[in-house]
Amino acid sequence: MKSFVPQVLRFESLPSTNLEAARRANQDAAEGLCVVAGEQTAGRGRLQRYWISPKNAGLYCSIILRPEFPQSLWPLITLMAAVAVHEALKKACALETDIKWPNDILATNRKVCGILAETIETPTGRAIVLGIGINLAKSSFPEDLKAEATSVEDVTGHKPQSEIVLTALIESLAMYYEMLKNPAGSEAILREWCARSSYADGKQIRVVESNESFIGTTCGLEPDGALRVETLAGEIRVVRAGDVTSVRPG
Ligand code: BT5
Repeated sequence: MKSFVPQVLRFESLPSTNLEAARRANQDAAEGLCVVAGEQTAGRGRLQRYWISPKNAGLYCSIILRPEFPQSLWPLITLMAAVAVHEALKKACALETDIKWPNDILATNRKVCGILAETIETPTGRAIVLGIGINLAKSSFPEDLKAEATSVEDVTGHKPQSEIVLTALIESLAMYYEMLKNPAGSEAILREWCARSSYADGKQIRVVESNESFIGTTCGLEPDGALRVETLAGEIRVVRAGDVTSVRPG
């Protein structure tokens, strides 16, 4: 199997690094191409949501992956990316984070990083654009985000250089992506994810799915990375898409 060769392309400003990386993937860009922007004017979250990306306040990047392993394992790429971000923030910023299923990175229970993996069709085959946004600098989040968002600087008192975080991130992504490609790679990534997430087991959460919501307690991951939740009625439900929030016991 080919290995991941990082190549970084920098822009001062883009609507969205995911869009630019998808455009380049459509023009045959190779696996490992990483598009970075100093700001995004239309940063995207999942499900048509937005990602606030003020100028020089965060690391906004998107990496093209062209996995050769079965597509049934592709959902594990987002979990792999969360583990890689966790490690990069530890190494580059001495910041310990938690992972909220499936791939929000939390510091002091607030979101410091979001990950958006999009599958796209390109002339040279199906690819993934892996978008990662990390809040580095203290910034004035809009009122409705203040309670749920934070930055590395807010938590550590120090604004890291975006280049240092990017280097650590690319190194750790390359390493965990290689791990995922191994024959026992999916089990290994699930283990690494569970070791870094308070949401893996025994966490009381609310799950909001497209047309219902319920409360339960987490009890591990399925082999494809879906979250197992025991409902108040004692039934095990498997959550593949949905938003999870922590609820206090009682
Ligand atoms: C995500 O979506 O968390 C994925 C975010 C991915 C952003 C990166 S930046 C580089 C690349 N290029 C892009 O265009 N996107 C990727 P989701 O789980 O849907 O969360 C979105 C929600 O997070 C929003 O609805 C807000 O509530 C909140 N949010 C928006 N901006 C935020 C920020 N900077 N920090 C923390 N929370 C934010």
